[in-house]
Amino acid sequence: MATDSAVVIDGAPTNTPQALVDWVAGVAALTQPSAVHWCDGSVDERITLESLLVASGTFIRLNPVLRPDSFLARSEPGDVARVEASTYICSADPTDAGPTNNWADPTQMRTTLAGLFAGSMRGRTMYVVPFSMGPVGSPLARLGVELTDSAYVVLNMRMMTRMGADALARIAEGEYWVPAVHSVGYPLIDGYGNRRPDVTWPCNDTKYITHFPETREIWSFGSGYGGNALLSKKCFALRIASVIGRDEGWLAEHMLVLRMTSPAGREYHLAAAFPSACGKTNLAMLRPTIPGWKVETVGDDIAWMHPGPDGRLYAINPERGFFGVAPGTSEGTNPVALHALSHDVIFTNVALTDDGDVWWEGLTKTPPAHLIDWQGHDWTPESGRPAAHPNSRFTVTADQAETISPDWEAPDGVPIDVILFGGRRASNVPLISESYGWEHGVFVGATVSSEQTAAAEGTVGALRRDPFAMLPFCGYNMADYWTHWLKVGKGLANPPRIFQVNWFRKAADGHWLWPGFGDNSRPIEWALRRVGGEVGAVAAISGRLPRPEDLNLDGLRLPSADLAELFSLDPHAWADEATLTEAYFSQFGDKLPAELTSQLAELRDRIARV
Ligand code: GTP
Ligand code: SPV
Ligand code: MN
Repeated sequence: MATDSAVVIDGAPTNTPQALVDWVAGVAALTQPSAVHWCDGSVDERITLESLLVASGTFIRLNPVLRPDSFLARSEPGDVARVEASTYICSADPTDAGPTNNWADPTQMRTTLAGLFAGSMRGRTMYVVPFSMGPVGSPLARLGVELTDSAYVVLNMRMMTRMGADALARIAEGEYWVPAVHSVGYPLIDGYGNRRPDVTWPCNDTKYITHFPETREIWSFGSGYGGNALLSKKCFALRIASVIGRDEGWLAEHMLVLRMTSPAGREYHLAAAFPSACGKTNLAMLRPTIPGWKVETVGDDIAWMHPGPDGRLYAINPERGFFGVAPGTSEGTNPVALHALSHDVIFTNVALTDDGDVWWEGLTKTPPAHLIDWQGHDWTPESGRPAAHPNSRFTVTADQAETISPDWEAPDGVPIDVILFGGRRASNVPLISESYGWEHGVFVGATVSSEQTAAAEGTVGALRRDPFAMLPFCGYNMADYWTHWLKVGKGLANPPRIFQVNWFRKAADGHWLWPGFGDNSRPIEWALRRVGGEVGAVAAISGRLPRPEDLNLDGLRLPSADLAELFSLDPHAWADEATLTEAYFSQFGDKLPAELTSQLAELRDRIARV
């Protein structure tokens, strides 16, 4: 049963441009959905889709008294995180994808995808989801349209982007848009017309998350989860947008953005790149433990940064919501997120309590006596396995965070004073260290390594290079990306200062040396006071370190041995890392910018001088 074009345009607003209708019709002819729905983003539409997902069993409505208008979804056990091994950059020339991405020949990939997508939506509705990344109408916003056969994806996109009629109206005015096609790959009718029942989390063992940087297209098959399926997020706002940014002179980054105001009322803006599940959401909603300072949230995962007319770098958060890690979120660690989750939330893969609410590891000190775990099985504290999946997530709109900045939708963005690079490092990397300048900062960003987390498939805890926290998200050659960063910095009369931070250093017995969370305001205060010219610093191997008297530790019971270890730099360990960095850089060949080779030499000089 092929979908005819009358079905496709049925429900399309009258001003829908022909190019969009033709594209939708073409995808419908390939995937053969039984209906096409044009999303307007209305409340009625939301309620209809929620009811549909409750009826199909994908959504469990949570107790409306405890958690109004909120739902729990449980995925298939094999569809719980991004699949980096199945994520491809299909550039015409493999060197444009570079050694850190999976490359596939675009012509061959199109053939593969044509086979997979043929009839993949049979028996399902194909939703047309127009969306804006960035406030609708902002000069820095960009538009996209996702076609998906998942109502779960539509409801998440509705919270994570500005989705619906307003975005479509901009497209109708002729603005550029990025096409993105998504199918869970679980048709309900086979090629002979035989029907099969739906399942609560349809997906496919075969998964392909593909990007075509030259044509700026996205095709995603087989997964319903997070960054694999909400194509606005990592696929568009990072992989495709990084390519657009390279061509247009701006930066698309895996960064949170926040505003921090000093007791004297001076406002600073900070952007921070930490790898997945390494603390961006938590830092974005920080409650400072030092008196008088205030933090406001601009974004928690992605920043688009443009050089402004005054020579500063301006950032917008292209998203509208948070797709945050649930485990570890508590009244003690991130009260702001917890309060934001009091209503209108989609939870994925957390545990269900007996009174119809949610629970995850770390939410309370003692777990409830009985739960239904993320796979739908009975769970007790004796079960010996996590009740919530380590990568379980919440989806909530940003305006529900009490710390949201009044300027979080400022069309021209906010001026960035400080950039932080960080990761999970049990050893070697100090709590905070200021880079010697933009080029050194780019070197620091390029050489970040971090212990792997549950946000993607792979071995949790394994140390890997994650340059700029963009290893899985850069849509082109990583060395070209570093060159681009160097170029953008050279063009800034007033560039942000770059710091490296590490909240995750451990003592020999395994305890965290630093309390983290709200206390991260302390090293950040030092960074901001460096910008303000209020404090000095001590030159060291890694960069400039705080003088002991300048780091505010008032009210903190930190053993002096721990404090010393937080800043200790072992020249032998740093020399070993320099050797590894040289080997790491060598894979980029001629593309490695000369500035980074010089920075490595300067690092070795500093090590030798100790
Ligand atoms: P993505 O959404 O995957 O990009 O991750 P993210 O960088 O936003 O990570 P998030 O803030 O959600 O933190 C992930 C985990 O790190 C959670 O379990 C947090 O509780 C934990 N975490 C965050 N900040 C700190 C910190 O300062 N110290 C320690 N020890 N853990 C932290
Ligand atoms: C990440 O993994 O960095 C995330 C979650 O923010 S996802 O949307 O799945 O990419
Ligand atoms: Mn992320």
